[in-house]
Formats: sequence, structure tokens, C-alpha cells
Amino acid sequence: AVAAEPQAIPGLPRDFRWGVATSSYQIEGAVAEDGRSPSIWDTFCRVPGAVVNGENGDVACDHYHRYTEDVDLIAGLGVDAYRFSLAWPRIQPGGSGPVNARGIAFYDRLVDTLLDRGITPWVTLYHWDLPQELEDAGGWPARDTALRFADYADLAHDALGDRVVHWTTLNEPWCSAMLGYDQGLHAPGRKDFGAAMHAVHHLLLGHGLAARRLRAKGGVDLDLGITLNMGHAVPASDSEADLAATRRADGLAARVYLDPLVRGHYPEDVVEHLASRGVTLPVQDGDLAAISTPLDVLGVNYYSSHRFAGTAEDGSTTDADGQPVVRAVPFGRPVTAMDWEIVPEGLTALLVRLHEEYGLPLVVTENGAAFDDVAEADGTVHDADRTAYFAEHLRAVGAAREAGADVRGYFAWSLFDNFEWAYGYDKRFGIVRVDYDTQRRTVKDSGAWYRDTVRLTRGR
Ligand code: GBH
Repeated sequence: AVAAEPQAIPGLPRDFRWGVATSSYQIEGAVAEDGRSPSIWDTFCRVPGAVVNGENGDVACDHYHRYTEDVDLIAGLGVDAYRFSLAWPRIQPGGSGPVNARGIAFYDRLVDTLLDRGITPWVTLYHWDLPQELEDAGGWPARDTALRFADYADLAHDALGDRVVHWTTLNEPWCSAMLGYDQGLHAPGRKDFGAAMHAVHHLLLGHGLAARRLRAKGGVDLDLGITLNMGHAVPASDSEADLAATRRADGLAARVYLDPLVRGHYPEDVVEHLASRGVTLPVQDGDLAAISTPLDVLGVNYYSSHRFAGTAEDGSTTDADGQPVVRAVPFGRPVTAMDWEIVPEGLTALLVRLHEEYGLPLVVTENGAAFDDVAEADGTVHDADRTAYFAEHLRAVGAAREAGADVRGYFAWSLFDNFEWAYGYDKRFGIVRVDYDTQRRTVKDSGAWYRDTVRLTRGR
């Protein structure tokens, strides 16, 4: 591990943008206040066995009531920007119709408080809390959800666009589609590969229609992006089978999003792969033109990388359904508390690849790690493992810049410990500890390290 002493990160310029990130359902609580309607996560958390310990976001970090104190905390870290998401069910309860004034008032106050403290708001429109009513009408597998999303984006921008420049449409559509509709591990908990692929297309369409609507508004500065979660996929060996498996894995993890967004078409090999499984993407005339509305920035959420093999452990190359084997093979690296391998050089390789193949300006919109924190009586946490994770990954970002990638910023995930989806409150990603009994916040050693590293890198 890299020395824990804060040092300027090589390769990162003085005007590099530094931030911390959260999302609405993971921190806000106050789920039934001021006219907020239930989201798919409020529902999913009530399904027995869906979330560790049956936990939910009813209270979470109580950020809805503590945002002033929380903005002070962000200011104390010395970062330029705060990435957070808007809860669609607060702004447009039920997923359609007029704006809910009391819901938008919360984000008005939050944005004003951030701007007062000199912190740039970096808004994500959708970080997984779909209004339940829209799920009842078919959710993301249904085309209408994309149209509803564009209306919601328009309303949100009408309300905040005079002060908010940085807009991200979706956070990690892969997770919404695959974890939510294929693997059933996230809300709404469905297990239907075909429905999940329809969700992929409608998420992208929602993004594109929203992007068009925001682009059509004149007179305001707009920095528009989408955030994808990706790793760097590498073949386990040079064999044809391993190369093919890696390409197939990367197709469904990355290219099925990147190609339509940047090039205006789905990758041919992915379309064929889907056809072999009886799935056709529900593309209509004009959809790809909307989806490829020009972006200013691509957000990258990076946690880990994988190697892939095209053979099963018993040597077979096809699975029970006759599909080619795609098997993730561990690097044999140390893992975080999530059991995700720590592969910092994968971040360098990913950023360079995205720069070379897709050419967009890049921002790392999430990167961080859960570890089994031990808190002292006063709440302090000596999380050298998390500090090392940040140090290694920030160096990896610097290395990507030195290799030519246009990476403009980095957001630590997360500002504080929060509701970690299916893992409930069990897994802690914060650079600030939250004591869930008292709601006391305490900056961890990694948070102090991040603060000092930002200062030193800027001042170099
Ligand atoms: C993000 O998703 C979310 O945006 C955020 O809300 C969440 O709190 C945060 O990450 C931490 O989970 O098992 O090695 O194959 C993360 C998306 C997708 C990243 C699955 C890790 C599996 C790694 N994740 N991926 S591995």
C-alpha cells in the first residue's frame, strides 16, 4: 500500500475538480415527508430477505433534516463540488404531473446552501429511486417510463437550472437494468433477462430524451453527462476463447451503453448475442438519434476490474443453455469488505481506453471502498485501508492523465456511511463515519487524508 502521508498526486492539475458524492435514497430519510411518494426502494426494502437485516432508507443519515450541518462538513473537507441526486418521488410524486413545491423546496435550500459555501452542486437526476407508481405501470422495461423521465428532467431543470450547471441524467443504468430486472438483487427485484434488456434501451432513451430537453433550453450554462459503472475487462489468457469471453462481457457491461451514446448505434456483436438468447432491443425510429445527443462529459464510477475466461472450470466452453461460457477469474488481489478485488491499475487502463475509443472528457463520479471500520469511543476511525485505496486510485487517475486521458475531476464515494442498498447499513463506504444511533458525523482518517491531499495537490 502507498504511504498514508498526504502528498500531492502526480499528474493531477491545479484546476482538477475534487468532490464527494452521495445519493438521495441512501442518505435522505424523511421518506414520507413533504409529499414524497414511495419509490421502488421503499417497496423492495419491505420484501423479506431483500436487504440485510431487513433495513431500509426511512431514516438513513437523516440528511433531509441535517443538510445544513452536512454542507458545513463538505465545506470543511475543502472540496469544490458535491455530487448528489434528486429524488424523483419528491419532485414529481407518482412520476408524472406537476412539480411538488415542497419537494423541490428542499433541493432549492440545499443548492443555495452549497452555493453560499462556495461548493458547486453536481446533480444526478436518477440514482435508482423510481416512483413506485411508474413501476406499477411497467417500470423501465416499459417505453412510457422513458417519456416520463424526460418530463421529470425538464421540471427539475426548470426549478434548479438557474443555479445548477452540472447535470447527470442517470447513475449506472447497468445496475438499474441488470441488478433490478435480471438478477433481482436491487429494486424492483425482477429476474427476467429480456425485461432487463428492454430496460437498458428505455433507460438510454430516457437519458437521450432528457438530454435533448435540457439542451433545448437556452440562456443557461449546461454541463451535461451520464454516469456509467465500468471496470477494465482483461482476458485471463491469450486464448481465443478468453478473448471472446472478455469481449462478450465488455459488450453487456460497457459497449451496449457507450456505443449508442457516442456513436449512435448498438454494437453488432451484442445485438447478435441478444438474438441468440431470443432478445431484441425495442428500438423505434429516431431513438438512436435521441440517445446520441451530444454529451459534455462521461461520468465513470469505478470500484474493481475483472479477468474473463471462456472456459468453465471443467473445461467446457458452453453452458447449460448452449451459450458461450463467460467466467470471471479473480486476479488474486486483496479485497474490500464487499469482496471486490482492489485493482487500481484497472482504473488507469479504463480511463485511457474510454479516451481513446470514445473521446469524451471524463470525470470519475464515484470511487471508494467499504472496509470493516472500527470506531473509537469518540467516533474516530483509523481506516488506513480506505486511505490506501484512495491513494492508489488517485495515483491511477494521475497516470491516466499522463497517458493522455482528459480526466477533469474525481468524486470520493462516499461523503458518509449510508444505506448501501441490499447490504443495508452493514457496509460502510464513508470518509465520514455516521453513528446511526445518534446521527453523529465524525471525519475518518481517510477523510482527513482526502482533505489534505486535495489541498496539497491544488497548491503544488
Ligand atoms: C455504486 O454502484 C452506486 O452508484 C452507489 O450507490 C453505491 O453505494 C456504490 O456503488 C457502492 O456499492 O463483485 O468485483 O464483480 C456500484 C456498482 C456494480 C460496483 C457491481 C461493483 C461488482 C464488483 N457495482 N460491481 S465485483
